[in-house]
Amino acid sequence: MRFGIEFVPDTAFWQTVGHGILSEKYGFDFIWITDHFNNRNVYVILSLIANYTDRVYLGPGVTNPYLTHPAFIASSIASLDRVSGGRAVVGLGAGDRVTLGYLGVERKKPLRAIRECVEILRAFFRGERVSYQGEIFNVQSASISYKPLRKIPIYIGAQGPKMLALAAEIGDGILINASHPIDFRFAMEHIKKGLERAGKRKEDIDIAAYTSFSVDENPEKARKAAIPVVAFITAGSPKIVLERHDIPEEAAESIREALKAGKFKEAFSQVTDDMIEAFTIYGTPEDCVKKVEELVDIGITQLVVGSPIGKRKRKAMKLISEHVIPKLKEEFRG
Ligand code: F42
Repeated sequence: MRFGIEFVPDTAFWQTVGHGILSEKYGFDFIWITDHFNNRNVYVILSLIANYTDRVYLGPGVTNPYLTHPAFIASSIASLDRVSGGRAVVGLGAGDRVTLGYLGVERKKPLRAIRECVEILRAFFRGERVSYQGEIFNVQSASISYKPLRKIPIYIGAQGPKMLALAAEIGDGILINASHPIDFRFAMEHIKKGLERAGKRKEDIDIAAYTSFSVDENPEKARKAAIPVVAFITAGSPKIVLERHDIPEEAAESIREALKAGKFKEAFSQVTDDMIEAFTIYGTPEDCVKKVEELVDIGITQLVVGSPIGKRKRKAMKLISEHVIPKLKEEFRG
């Protein structure tokens, strides 16, 4: 069992870097930094964190090949691997459709784009001169003048059935953006298909629950802290996910409209208990451990604690470090 933490670099640089330094001290194995063009640049943040840490693995969680060409992802990751002394990992995904939309970038053939990007990344990481004629990418006799220090694991962000299967087939790990057992049971079915296709075993990949997590000694505070994040997740969830949790599409639509209009208070007031249960792991450390245990039984091998983490981030990280990680490590050794 491994432990990761996600940070959204939307505040001052020193703040995310400080959280990164604490994460290593608190026993996390991976730091994942989200990648959206409107936030602080993911590779700048990762390099700064690399400079002040020694052990923790670091990567974008997740970058996408529409806005950043695979060659540029390869050189950024190889550079990160060198400045971190061999600790870089790649988190790759199709990209957030809404964010890409602001720039007029269309997410065409996402499955194909991810497959091609992974093939190109691996060729660059091996230090080859790369010639690759794909449907989406065309690379002609290109090389990067330095290699990463080691074989770089590639994790793929996936929720949909086809992307889950593809991630299992070609990835070294999967980052599943969900928090509820229902979603992980669904995911495992499709992961199995991808593993079979590639002749791989479940032990060959790291299956991460990339959760929305909110912990506090006072469960009500943890619940309240989760509400804004749950509003955004509900608004962004595809119909099939809402149906899986019996959340009416109209309720999600109403939150979506309020968020779009910038009426955040109105949007947050419409978040229901069902939505909170569906889209976040929240409560006291003991409550959270129980919920994660269920996910481990289903098959996850990495817990990523993501936004909000808690009402007060540092306090929540300490609670996770003292009461969540040791308990789960003791139960799920190896
Ligand atoms: N996105 C970001 O932009 N930034 C982040 O920091 C970020 C973090 C993140 C962390 C974990 C995670 O799981 C996802 C994260 N994302 C982030 C979102 C990520 O970039 C992707 O948007 C998301 O993971 C993709 O979700 P998905 O698995 O549902 O895949 C989408 C593309 C989908 O529709 N999949 C369908 C499926 O069944 O899996 C398949 C769609 C399909 O069949 N497409 C066809 C094809 O060939 O590709 C044709 C479509 C066409 O173009 O006509």
